[in-house]
Amino acid sequence: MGKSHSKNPVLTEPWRTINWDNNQDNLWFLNNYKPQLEGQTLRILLYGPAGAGKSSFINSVQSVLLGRPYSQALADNTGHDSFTTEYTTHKIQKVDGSLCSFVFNDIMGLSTHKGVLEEDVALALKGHIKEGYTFDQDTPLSEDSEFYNTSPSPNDKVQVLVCVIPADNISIMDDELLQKIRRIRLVATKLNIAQVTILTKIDALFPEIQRDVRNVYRFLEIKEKMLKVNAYVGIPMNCMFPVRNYHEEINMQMDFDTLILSAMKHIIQYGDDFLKFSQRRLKS
Ligand SMILES: Nc1nc2c(ncn2[C@@H]2O[C@H](COP(=O)(O)OP(=O)(O)OP(=O)(O)O)[C@@H](O)[C@H]2O)c(=O)[nH]1
Ligand SMILES: [Mg+2]
Repeated sequence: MGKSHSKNPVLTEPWRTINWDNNQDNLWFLNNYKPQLEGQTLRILLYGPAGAGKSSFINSVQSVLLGRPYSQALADNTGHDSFTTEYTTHKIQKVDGSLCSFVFNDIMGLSTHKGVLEEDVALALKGHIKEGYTFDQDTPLSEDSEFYNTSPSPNDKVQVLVCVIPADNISIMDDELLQKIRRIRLVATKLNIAQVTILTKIDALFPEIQRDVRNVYRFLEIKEKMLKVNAYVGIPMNCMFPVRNYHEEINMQMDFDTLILSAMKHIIQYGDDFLKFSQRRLKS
């Protein structure tokens, strides 16, 4: 037994059950999901601390869909400053070369003193930021900028806001950063946008998880970390999903796929509920 065992016992029965043999069904769901309205795309915006694994998550979803490691949203490990600085839409390809009906927006990471401004995240949620805008850490995007979209179409707006949090860092995330996350979440709540949290880097917490990600729900500490995020940020437990990103692997691993696919299925379903809700509101 490792040192972590005495402090963090491994449960015989996982505290949350997950079907590890359901990859084909979930993959089918991702490949075939279509919003009700013709031509609509589901837009998923990722935010969270710099270096949390936002870009790696996009790469991971693309890898799972292609069945091989893929790297389109550049990820980096150079330090605390955000590596992603530009507002970019990442379309996800299927094996046959066609595109999925959901897209990701990856934004600059949040940090305590610098990083993406909350005002800019709010503008992105409402669809006001044009592709290619480079985030300015001091001044929010102004209405007279060429990158300001004055009349966003339904496709420019965000339907799901995904908060990406590194599991190995929660206890050292300072109060100001958590407050920032909370405030962004409140803006999204006012806009009725669906919200999900992804807990990355679970492998960095325990060697048992690094060896076998199926152990993820056998650690009460993962649950405790999720409860902490729930208490700080207010996102319900059933909207929180631990994942192990592909970031250095040269081969695919079915169990990584399971966690990524399960998180994505929920993200899409929550986002689709939001789309249906807003369409009903438009009609009434
Ligand atoms: N161990 C482990 N490392 C990860 C995981 N996901 C990402 N990483 C590493 O974390 C570092 C940062 O990942 P990125 O995907 O660039 O993070 P980001 O949130 O896009 O960062 P910014 O663009 O700088 O805000 C990289 O070195 C990745 O290799 C994971 O699940 N486990
Ligand atoms: Mg990034």
